[in-house]
Amino acid sequence: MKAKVKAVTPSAPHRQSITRHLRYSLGTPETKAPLPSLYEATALAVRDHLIDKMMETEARYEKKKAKRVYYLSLEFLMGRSLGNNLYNLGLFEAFSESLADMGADIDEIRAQEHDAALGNGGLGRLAACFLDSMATLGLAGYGYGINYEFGLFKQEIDNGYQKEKPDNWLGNGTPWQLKHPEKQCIVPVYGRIVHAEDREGNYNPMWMDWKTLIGIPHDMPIAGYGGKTVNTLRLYAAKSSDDFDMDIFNTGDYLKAVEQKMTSETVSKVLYPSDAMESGRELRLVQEYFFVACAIRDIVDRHLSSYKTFNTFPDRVAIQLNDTHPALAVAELMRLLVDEHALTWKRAWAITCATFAYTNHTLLPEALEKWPVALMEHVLPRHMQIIFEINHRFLDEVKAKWPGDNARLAAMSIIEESHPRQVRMAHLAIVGSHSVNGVAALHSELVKTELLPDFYALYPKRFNNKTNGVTPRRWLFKANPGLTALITRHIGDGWVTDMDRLTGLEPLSREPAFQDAFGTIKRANKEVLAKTIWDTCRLKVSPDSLFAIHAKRIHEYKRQLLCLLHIIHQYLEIVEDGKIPNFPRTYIFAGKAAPGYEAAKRIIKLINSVAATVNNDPRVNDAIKVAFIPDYRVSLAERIIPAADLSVQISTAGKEASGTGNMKFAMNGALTIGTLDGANIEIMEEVGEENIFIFGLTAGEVQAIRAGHAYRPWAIAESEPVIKRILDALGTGRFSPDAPGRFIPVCESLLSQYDPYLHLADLSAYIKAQEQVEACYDTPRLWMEKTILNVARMGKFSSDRTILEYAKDIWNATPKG
Ligand code: GPQ
Repeated sequence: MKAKVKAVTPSAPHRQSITRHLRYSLGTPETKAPLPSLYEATALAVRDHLIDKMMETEARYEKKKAKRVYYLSLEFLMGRSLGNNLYNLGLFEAFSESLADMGADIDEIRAQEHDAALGNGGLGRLAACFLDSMATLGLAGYGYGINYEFGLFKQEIDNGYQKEKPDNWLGNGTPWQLKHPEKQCIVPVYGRIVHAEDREGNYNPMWMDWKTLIGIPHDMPIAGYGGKTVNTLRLYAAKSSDDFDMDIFNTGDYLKAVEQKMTSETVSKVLYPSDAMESGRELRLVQEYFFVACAIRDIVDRHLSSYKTFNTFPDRVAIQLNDTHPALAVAELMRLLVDEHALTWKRAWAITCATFAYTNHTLLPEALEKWPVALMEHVLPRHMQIIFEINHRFLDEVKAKWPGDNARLAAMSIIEESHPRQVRMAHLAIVGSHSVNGVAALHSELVKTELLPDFYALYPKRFNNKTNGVTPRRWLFKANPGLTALITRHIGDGWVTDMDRLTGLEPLSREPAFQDAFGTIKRANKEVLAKTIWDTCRLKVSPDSLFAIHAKRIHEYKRQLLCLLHIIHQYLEIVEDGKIPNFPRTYIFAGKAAPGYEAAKRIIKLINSVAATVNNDPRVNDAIKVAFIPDYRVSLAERIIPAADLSVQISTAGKEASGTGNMKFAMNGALTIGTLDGANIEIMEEVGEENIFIFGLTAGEVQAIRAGHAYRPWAIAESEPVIKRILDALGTGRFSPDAPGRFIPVCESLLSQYDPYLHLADLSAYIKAQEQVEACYDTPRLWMEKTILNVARMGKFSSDRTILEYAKDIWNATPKG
């Protein structure tokens, strides 16, 4: 039976396809379709296009023998897909009209989509931007990760405190994934090693009594801009095998068998919510191994089916490790080559090192992964043996280079001889790779000189920098359609794939008409955000005020507290000194704290407490508003970032590896107030010192203070009355009348000589920099000029540039168009 469908009208070319999916995929007649079904059917109609292109793309790669690049990451923070896919496929208008023809509004439909929050923050979002760039450039790039059933928790604010709610994003499945049970992958885990000798007397380790995990691939098509290339992100869901528990089952313990089945399915249940912090849990180790083992099998199978030999493996395959989370891939590839494909150790090792490359994303010691040897032996007995063997041979190399230097040997060993002994995952990743990169110039320098100087001395050529970037498709084209239209009207649309062309805007930066047009768009974006703030916080903010935005994970090193101390200062100036500001300001915060990170959660409570006091004090008379927008996520960032006047990037110098939010804000025409940290330095180099507000200690100065034990915060507070007044207000319960002592711990940490983030050392400079911001914002033409120059000079921070550098310097892969 065929459904009666309306004839295709030129103005509604996709209506038929949407209607068919409503009817045959969802069993819903068009006339009765509720919004969620319309969204789903629209997504399925778009997916049809993606699938066709994905197959074409794969055939093209096969034919051209393209080098395959695999990006292994425990996080892919994708956000929503519908709008992005429509834009990248060039189908936005056509779908918009088709939906209009059905009486539906495309924006309303897009709003139905749940974010795919399979990541915590910068690291996961970088992976998503890289996928977009690889597809846009026509590189044969594949993402590999986990299909978490629960993504990053949803954040609610209850009486000023963060509450976490589960994010059951896959509840009803997602139209953006293609499940491939026929491509399931079986992975051994746990068990023991039997020491067996073969007939020639060779030692043959046998991995016995393991349990199995089954990985089911779920493929997400990744459309490049222009629609020519559609790559694949392959995410594995863990499933227990039907016969997994047959032994138990046969003993008659049916319920125990079912329980075991459930535990193996917990492997892909939930994303660990700690950002730049180690979790140390056994389940996390199993997650890391699970997806890496599935990925490596898949990669090896794909290679062998085309080339039949390992000789060409590193020429045809590059694997990038997104931080150390997938570092077990080194041991797993060795195991596969040596144990299952009978290659010699030497040959296997040469292949492994030539294939892998490792990206470091942090210098923070608490984020450097280490796993207890005993735990690794328990979960992965064979891999532990292999790691010992890798280490043994590596240490021979160290001994040959520095004979007798036992201290260095201990420092470089993959095994830390502590109690308990631990496996240092970064060392494993470095030793098993031919490239080690940091994510901004300063960061990469510090990796060489501070974090890993011994490794740099041993392998100087291995170390390099790849400054991060973000995709202009999502972060400008899609997030800011108003600005996109304005830019394109003046310089054409070539900038979407060649962001350097934005320099074409420079001559317009002083033109009043262009400035006014730009200002009108910014104002409209601020109105949208003001509405969001009303909807989510019941707070009225004026789009005519300066929007200063601090949006990112809540972390002490990112110094949301520094921002707050300045807000308190401004508040006290008004209510104590009677100062009347020249113009109103709105301070906007957004970000999640790891559920177990007490200090970060206290910062959220403090932000909301300062907000309650400031927003409700009649003396302030709306000169300052403070908002904390709950549940920061990709789709919210797309609304927040285009509305910013001032982007707050004030981490302690040397702590933020790169930052990527800083880039997104600047390319949407926010000026940055920031420290000389991470990519801020390169942003300053690009936009010019006069177009950014830089303040504070340099990384070198921070280090010198630390090394000389020279930090005296209480002396700073004593000698600077302005600072003392801020701390007094905080410590005496001015923002917590219900519990005056609540924020004493915050004061104590700020006044501690051990405050690793040196808040008070930078506070005066920050206040001064904010005064410069004020003076500049009070000169609107000057402000607009700087704003436009920021947009014009952001070309470097396209992830296309970043990916081309990886392709050329690390992967030796060329775009295949
Ligand atoms: N980053 Cl190690 C994370 O988002 N999570 C992590 O676990 C680690 C790093 C960030 C880092 O803090 C930012 O400075 C970078 O811009 C980002 O990775 C991408 O490189």
